[in-house]
Amino acid sequence: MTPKQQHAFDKSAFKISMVQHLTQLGHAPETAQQRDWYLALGRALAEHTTGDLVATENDQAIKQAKSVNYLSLEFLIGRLTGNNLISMGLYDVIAEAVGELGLGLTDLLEQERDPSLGNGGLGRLAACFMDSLAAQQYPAVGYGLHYEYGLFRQSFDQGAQQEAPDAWREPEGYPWEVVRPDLTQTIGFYGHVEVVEEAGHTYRQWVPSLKIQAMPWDLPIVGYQSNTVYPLRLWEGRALTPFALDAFNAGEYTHAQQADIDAGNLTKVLYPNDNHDAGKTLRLMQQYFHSAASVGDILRRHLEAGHALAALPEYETIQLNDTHPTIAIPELMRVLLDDYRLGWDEAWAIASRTFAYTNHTLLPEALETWSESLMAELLPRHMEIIFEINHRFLQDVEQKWPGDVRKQQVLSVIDDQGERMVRMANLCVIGSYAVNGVAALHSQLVKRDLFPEFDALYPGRIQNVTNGITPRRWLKFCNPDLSNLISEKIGEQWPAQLEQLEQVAQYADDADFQKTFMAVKKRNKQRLADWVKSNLDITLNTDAIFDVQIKRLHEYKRQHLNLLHVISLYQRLLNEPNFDMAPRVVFFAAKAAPGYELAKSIIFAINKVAETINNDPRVGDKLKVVFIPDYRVSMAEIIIPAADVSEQISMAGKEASGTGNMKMALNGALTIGTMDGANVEIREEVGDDNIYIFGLDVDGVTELRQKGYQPETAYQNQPLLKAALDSLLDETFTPGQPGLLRPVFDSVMTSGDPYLCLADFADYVRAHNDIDRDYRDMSQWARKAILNTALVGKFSSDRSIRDYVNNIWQLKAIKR
Ligand code: 4GP
Repeated sequence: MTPKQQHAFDKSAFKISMVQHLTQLGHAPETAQQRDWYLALGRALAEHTTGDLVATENDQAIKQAKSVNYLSLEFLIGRLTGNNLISMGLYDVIAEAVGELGLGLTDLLEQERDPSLGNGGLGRLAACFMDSLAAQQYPAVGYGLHYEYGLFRQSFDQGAQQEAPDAWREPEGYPWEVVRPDLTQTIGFYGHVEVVEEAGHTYRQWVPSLKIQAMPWDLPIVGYQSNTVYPLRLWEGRALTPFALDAFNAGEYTHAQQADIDAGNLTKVLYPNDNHDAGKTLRLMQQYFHSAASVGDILRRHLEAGHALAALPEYETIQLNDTHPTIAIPELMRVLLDDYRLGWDEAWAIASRTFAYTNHTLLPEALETWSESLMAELLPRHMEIIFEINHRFLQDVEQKWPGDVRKQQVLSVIDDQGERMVRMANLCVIGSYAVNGVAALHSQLVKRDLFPEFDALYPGRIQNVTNGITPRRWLKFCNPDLSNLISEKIGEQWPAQLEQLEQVAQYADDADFQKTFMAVKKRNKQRLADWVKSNLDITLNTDAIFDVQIKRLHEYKRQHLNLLHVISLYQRLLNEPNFDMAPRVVFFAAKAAPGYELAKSIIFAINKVAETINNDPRVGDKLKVVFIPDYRVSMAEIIIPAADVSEQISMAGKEASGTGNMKMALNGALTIGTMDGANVEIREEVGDDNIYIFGLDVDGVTELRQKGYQPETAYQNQPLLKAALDSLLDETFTPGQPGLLRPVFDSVMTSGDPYLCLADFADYVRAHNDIDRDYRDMSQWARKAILNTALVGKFSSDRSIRDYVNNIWQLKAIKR
């Protein structure tokens, strides 16, 4: 809402509306529970956003402008209510309104379940980008899937990860979503291709043998302080013929429901993989379902606005969030060729100017490939089109590098070494007008190591857009005390113009400001400590360093390096009478993909080490280890404002960007990190004195590998490290059951330590010692923390979106 509309907001009418919604939910105000009231609140608010969503959709200026369509299999949006209240500018007045009803707004907000429709970084980035598109009013639609179950809920049973389904909408439905049955599309699978003759021309036509309906649900993406609301359109699989009544009456109950079962399965679950390609048929079906429904909807909007088909690239751009929606490229070609009967060159001129692709990882195991035979069976017409794209492309390659068979092999969309596979990344680069990495270093490595031949073939196509985070959720909403402190000093504009935080730097040496800043930090630490006390029954000392590593569990992120450091601290506390350290609480939060055994072993090991240390009276409150279960956006909102130290310790060259690093720095945590991903740019912004960089850089990693890396050498030469590792084999952390933690030991000792934990251990310990020393000087530490908050304005996702807009999408803001 614009400030003027907020002023006119009618609080009493809103209270009446809340009570009406409560009644519709079947509850009376006298007996309603908190959850009922939360649902009534959400629905009453959604009335406003839905109205604005429809108005934005029908806005003529937007229809005549260019839009971006953000295609992503994941949108890790987190709870919407609090954030939407901030964007609508209604937080305070609604707090008053619910107060007058005898309720507390923060309690109601706690009732909301996170829509966990994503795994990690890539999905959360998509959510931040939608927020920034709406905030800056660049026309946009987000397209995703309406998963019935979000990412699994994690709990621990004696330290081991357990997974349970997350029915995020159950049982009442999610108050913010609106179903749009009028926009339903029909999506085909399997079948065969026929040749049809018409007016002397032959055309190819796909005859699918299975059809499923895609029905959209819209979630409102509310522009900060504006009445622009864009849809996040999530497709749900529905049976085309919902129910075979004949079969049912004939007693064939299962058959009658078969179509329902197939269709319902399609969007039942989000695949719980992060940075990993699982290659399951259902996943390819999800990808095609998502792409085809989205392309269909984009074309519908384009044509309904009265534009010519050939003008598609002037009005619509389609951003592919990683390779997951790549099949949208051959799908658009299919529609243009077979349904609209365009010639190949005409169709390609449209498609190849419409798509752009973001790469989020260099990990080879995450680069998607699909078996050619599976693709040909499931999507026979698309496979033909992919062959044709590849055939024409390889002719270009031949022209550029005549007779170079190796180049043909690496560039081809088809990998024919062994089982023939379709390489989705190659298809993306060929079919897109722009490709980008997500941090400067990553983009450089995309060009140098992942796609050097493509970079030579298409100079300038591969670019960089450094990631960002929305300051609305990740400072204004999650850290209200710090936000107020900042606003008192520099005014209220910073949530929309984060560069302004730079003005806070002038207070970095001001003793009063330092005190207030650290008092805010302490209150946030207390809030987290209270959560830990009531949920995990561990008592924490808020004077301790809150040292935080929160992200998906992956070997390359090296939670086990952190664990080795924790063990070494514990052993020194026990064995070195003169050893002194500032008290520390080391926090972990991470989900492991259910099929990733080693990741689960690392979680188990951390939990066992935590149990031992936390219950050892000799340690007192010098050291505590807390593994917070079920990491999710709403948990991050409590942890991040409380962090003193941010662990960003991936092996250099492996973390494309990271965005947790940005969130914690913005909230005044100091980074301990490698020269990887966006850490490199954070260091440029905050300066060497305000970050703790350690370990091998990308070139160092390469050199060590070339020399021949022997983890054994570090083990033998570093007594601290050796003792920490050995303790994983005995019963220090698993009384009566030695060897339970062996998988973690083996991963670095017998499996060659692929992510060089042991090589970086000594320098990691050195950097932590520096942190320990600096934290003891509170004024110096406060200065560093303040400068982190002040100097990371670059990492607003508003800036990332402007980079996309100016360098790739070429959009104009349409102010409403
Ligand atoms: C992640 C990257 O691992 C992370 O470095 C980056 O910040 C994030 O994307 C957003 O760009 N990748 C994934 C994935 O989440 O599934 O590949």
